[in-house]
Amino acid sequence: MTNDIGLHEWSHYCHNFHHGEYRAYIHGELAASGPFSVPHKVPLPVKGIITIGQEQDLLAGGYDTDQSFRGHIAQVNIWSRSLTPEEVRVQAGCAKSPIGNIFSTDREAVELLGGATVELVDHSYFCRKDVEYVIFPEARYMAESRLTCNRIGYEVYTPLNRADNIVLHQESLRFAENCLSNYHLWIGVTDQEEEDVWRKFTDNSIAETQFELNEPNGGTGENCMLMFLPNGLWVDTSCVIKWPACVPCEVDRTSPLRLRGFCFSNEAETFYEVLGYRGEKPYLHGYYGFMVYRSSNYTWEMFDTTVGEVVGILDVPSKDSYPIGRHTWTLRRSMCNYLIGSRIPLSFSICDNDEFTCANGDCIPKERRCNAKDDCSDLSDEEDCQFIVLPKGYRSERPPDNETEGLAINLASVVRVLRFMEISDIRRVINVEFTVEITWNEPRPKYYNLGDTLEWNKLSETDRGKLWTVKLQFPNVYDGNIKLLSEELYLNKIAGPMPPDYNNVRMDTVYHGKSAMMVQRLHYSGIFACTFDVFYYPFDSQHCFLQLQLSVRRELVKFSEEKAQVEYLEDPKLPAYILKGIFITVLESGSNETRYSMLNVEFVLARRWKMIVLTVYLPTAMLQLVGYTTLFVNVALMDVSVLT
Ligand SMILES: [Ca+2]
Ligand SMILES: [Ca+2]
Ligand SMILES: [Ca+2]
Repeated sequence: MTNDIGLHEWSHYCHNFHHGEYRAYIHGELAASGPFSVPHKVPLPVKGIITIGQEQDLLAGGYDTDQSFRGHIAQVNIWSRSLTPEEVRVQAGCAKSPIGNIFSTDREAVELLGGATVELVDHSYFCRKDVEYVIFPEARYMAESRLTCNRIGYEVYTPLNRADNIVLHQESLRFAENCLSNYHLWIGVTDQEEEDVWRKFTDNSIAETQFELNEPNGGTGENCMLMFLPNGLWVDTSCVIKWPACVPCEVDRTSPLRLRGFCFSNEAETFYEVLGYRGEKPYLHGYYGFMVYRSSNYTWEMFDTTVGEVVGILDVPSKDSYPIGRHTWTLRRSMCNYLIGSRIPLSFSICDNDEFTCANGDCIPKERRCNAKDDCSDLSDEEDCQFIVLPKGYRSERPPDNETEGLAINLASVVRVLRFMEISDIRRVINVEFTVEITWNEPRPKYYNLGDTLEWNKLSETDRGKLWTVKLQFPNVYDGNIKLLSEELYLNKIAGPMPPDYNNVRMDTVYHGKSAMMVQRLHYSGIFACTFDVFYYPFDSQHCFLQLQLSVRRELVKFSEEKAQVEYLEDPKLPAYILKGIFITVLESGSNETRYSMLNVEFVLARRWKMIVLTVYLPTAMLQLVGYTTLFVNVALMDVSVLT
């Protein structure tokens, strides 16, 4: 029986127990059935009490506000026999007002508790489907008027017929002064699609028009509709020429407004709707007893009716403003973790949990948040696009903890050697340019609105400065010759976001700290000492090293041996040497007490002896050969330049 209950609609339920079978009807239709056995029979005492709308925990338990039904209940009946499906259908259709032979709220004496009230209505009322509307009494142009309705989930209203039009006209008169003109009210129709065929904004159906004499007269230049104040009849008008008027919004209960920014444990506590007027303005009513209404020209108030207390106030820029969208409220009592007097952001919008709430209350798909394109009309989707939110007490000098207590965190690493600038056996150094990519998990922050690629999730220098990152030292650098050319930090998304938090004021996409890896890219150029052994020159082979050591003790952070890689993608034939091999190992350095994890990159270099012979020995040999040969030829026949 967990079917969605339509709010502001009457529902008819019937529970039927008959000869070991149970049947449940909703709106007169069979919804569930099955065998039913009664373990023991409870005798019903004559003149007993039936409690309605209260979860009592035990037979004849007490009354508790928190466990009470909120809403309207009517016509509770109990019969001593099983109703036929046809009888149930007739009752659900309001054709007949039923009276139960054992119990009926229409007959028995009712005692009211907890502020409940009684109202008498005709039984046909339960099946009536009235179109409701609420008039927003501020003069706005057509597009803004429609937005006013849309942002609370409603649409511009159109009366169904002449009678409804008269009702709307009559009601609009109380606001006429605010609507600034003789054409005072927008009507929710347009003939944009097909000239002179007026369709409703609500469902695109053709409307029954109520034209004033000599109207419509604007042809394709007038495709919107205004009501004429003196008689309530309609006149066509331009949709684009700026004409201010008030607007009636047709109530749509399918998607309630949501209040976000507090810490409600039940999502329905965030639901609000426009219920009527207070202080000549529509006001918002929360499902759980909060009310939000205009308290003075430039102030709105949030009021908790369950305890009779003002929760907070909002200063608005104009007397026509509503608290729809994101605004900073001032608390008049403590709420959640906020103290009295706190200024906190709250949002009212119809945005779903999978939508981002623009500052003006519009909704866009979450993927469009921080995607470098403007999607909210107020551009607010591209504001505050930071990726990280640090917890209170985050210390950037402290590395993250390993999940297993007492173990160091492991860093994955890739050293990419880009080029050798110099290999000098005379200076005994190698000069290399390289990058180091180090990856680890930083579970402490929360990550926001991550993109799918690493490049997209590049952290700003400011964000980078707030986080713990790897600092490297170079034990075998030559004469301090190391230069950090660039440093970048990225987030690599490895898991999906947390379920949407309906209390999040903007409905950002939030990731748990474990759902992304931190990727640090360092680009260096440096000269490293190397012991060249030239005993076998020119057939010598050299081993040079590049050592990268962490500056945090090994017990806390270390390089992973399995996840250490080295790459060199260029031509291994270097001037004077061939790179025969390149290896990476994880070592430790430091004294016994304080040890540091270190990457040791080894280059095996073999001298290119063929080239040495050609460039050094061979020319010498040739010179001698030429020298000897010339003894046997006439010098005058030789090209003189050869020997000079
Ligand atoms: Ca027209
Ligand atoms: Ca006209
Ligand atoms: Ca965007």
